[in-house]
Amino acid sequence: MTRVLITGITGQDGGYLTERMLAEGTEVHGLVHYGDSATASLAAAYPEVHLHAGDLADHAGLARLVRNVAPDELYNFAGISSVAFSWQEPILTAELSGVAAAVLMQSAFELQERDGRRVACVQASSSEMFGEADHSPQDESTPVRPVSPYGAAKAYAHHMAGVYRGKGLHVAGCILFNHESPRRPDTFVTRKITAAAAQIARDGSGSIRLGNLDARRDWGWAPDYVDAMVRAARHEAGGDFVIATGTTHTVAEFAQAALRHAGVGDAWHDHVEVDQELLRPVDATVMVGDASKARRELGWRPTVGFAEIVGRMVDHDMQLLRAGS
Ligand code: GDR
Repeated sequence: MTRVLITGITGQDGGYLTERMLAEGTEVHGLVHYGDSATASLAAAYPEVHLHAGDLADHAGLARLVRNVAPDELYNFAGISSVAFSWQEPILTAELSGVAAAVLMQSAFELQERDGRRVACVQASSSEMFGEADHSPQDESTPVRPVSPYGAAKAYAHHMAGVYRGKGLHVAGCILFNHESPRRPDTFVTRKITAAAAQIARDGSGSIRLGNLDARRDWGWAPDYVDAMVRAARHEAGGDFVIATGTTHTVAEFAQAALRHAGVGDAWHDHVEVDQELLRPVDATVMVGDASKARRELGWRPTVGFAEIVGRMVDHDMQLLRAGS
């Protein structure tokens, strides 16, 4: 039976991957942070998942976990995932999103040497590593030039993925562009907008306070991105893979589409306010990915487009309000 270890199992991608693996009959192990409030609901929903409490900053503990679980596939989704938060905690971000990834890869390498069988690793790398790229769309050969503490931490982990690949470990560095779903927390702009749009539609008034309305992002559907990472883990060779839709929209366009879908109408300007406090010290203007390599080598393609993503998220938030949550 295949055995997987997922770090960041309580997050959006961790949840989708867990469901996919359980449906396949795979044995699932997950690292959860001590005191993570999402652990209890995960344990209740999926009692067959083996949860291990730990801390990404405890390097010896991480190594022990990898050794004891001895996974066939290791998915590293853990760390600080908010670019905005990384400006407040740059050193912690380096430790949890950068160094911990290297610890996991070293541990996987030692396990592979010990057992003499392949340990396939997937590092969830990020388009944020590209920073203000000088050309669009970005692909696997685009220079890594981060402009945020988060991007720099992810860049270190991504480079270490290349280093371990050179040592003979199967590592897929999946360069994920923004990927959304109703499971996104509202610390991210898409869910913040869809939750607010649902509220405004219900109340008939209200507004959304946002930062940079002109930022252009390549938003995809999270389960599609999880599918890409599984394909990358099981591909004959490791490598870097950009995972993206290739189309972009501004934050303003996202807000407009969400308010319209919620039934608020076209006067979206009336419901959006710009809050200078929400602007980032540096924010990439345009991020758009070219996933040709993933299409060619992994047979992957996105299945859900922008309007459908917005619609599904808004519908979910309207449903939550109706249910009184
Ligand atoms: P991002 O996602 O930083 O791209 O990282 P986020 O949704 O936070 O920001 C996207 C863009 O929207 C602008 N923005 C706002 N963002 C937030 N969070 N809140 C606001 O009110 C707001 N107003 C405007 C931001 O400035 C930015 O330009 C996500 C994460 O999932 C990372 O973990 C992942 O690596 C990258 O996507 C690819």
